[in-house]
Amino acid sequence: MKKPAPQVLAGLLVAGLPALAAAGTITHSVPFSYSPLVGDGVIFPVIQGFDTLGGTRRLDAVTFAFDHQFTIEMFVESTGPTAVQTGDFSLNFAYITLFLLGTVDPLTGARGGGGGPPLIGPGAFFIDNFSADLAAYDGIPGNDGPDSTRRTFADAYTHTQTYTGAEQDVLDAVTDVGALTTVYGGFTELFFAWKNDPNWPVPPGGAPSYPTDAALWVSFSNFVHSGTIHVTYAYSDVPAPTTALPLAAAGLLGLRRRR
Ligand SMILES: [Ca+2]
Repeated sequence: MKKPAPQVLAGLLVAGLPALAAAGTITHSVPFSYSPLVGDGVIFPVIQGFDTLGGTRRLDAVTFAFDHQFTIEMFVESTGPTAVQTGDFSLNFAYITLFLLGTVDPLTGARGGGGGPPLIGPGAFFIDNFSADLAAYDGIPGNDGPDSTRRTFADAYTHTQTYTGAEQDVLDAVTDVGALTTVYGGFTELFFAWKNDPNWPVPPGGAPSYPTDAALWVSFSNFVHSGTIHVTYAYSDVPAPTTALPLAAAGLLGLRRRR
């Protein structure tokens, strides 16, 4: 019959090495695609939360890598009585994305900071300082005429952010939650400025009406934001209490001996 002593010793050795606690990483990848201009302009990606396996491992950091692809079509039309040149006006567009690590409580509307899930900003899309030559209004609204221009803009890049214990609320939001439904969307900003104002007549009410009043008009279509969210958990194993393993091993061996 085998002697139990060597196995008990092995148990003691393992339990006596907490400084060599194992560490590892887990990555989940979730593709997404939506149009910010359709419906509410948000989607609900489901990511896998970090599982502590009953408290035997601890989340040290979470990294969100967003592979972004943006494409948008912009249509600019003049209903002004005179032509404008490139550089006479400047148009800036921004779409700033926001990623909410959970769903907003429908009753309280609680958001990050108010006890709701944390909110992070993983990337944006910009059209910078756009301008164009536009002829005087051709009398036809919405056509591809000399008074308008249609341009497609696109961008693709990866944005990476790592959160550690300094942002414990982010770690907590993804720990032991199973499949976590998130909210991803954003908001748009549009800035327009005349650099060389043609001084078109201002309508009596102030705000121009399309297409009867003189103005520049901007519209967007086919706006698609797609890509992949890579969530990487970096964790370390939590050392077991130093006495639990040898006692358990000894107890098991003791039972076997009695049989
Ligand atoms: Ca036109």
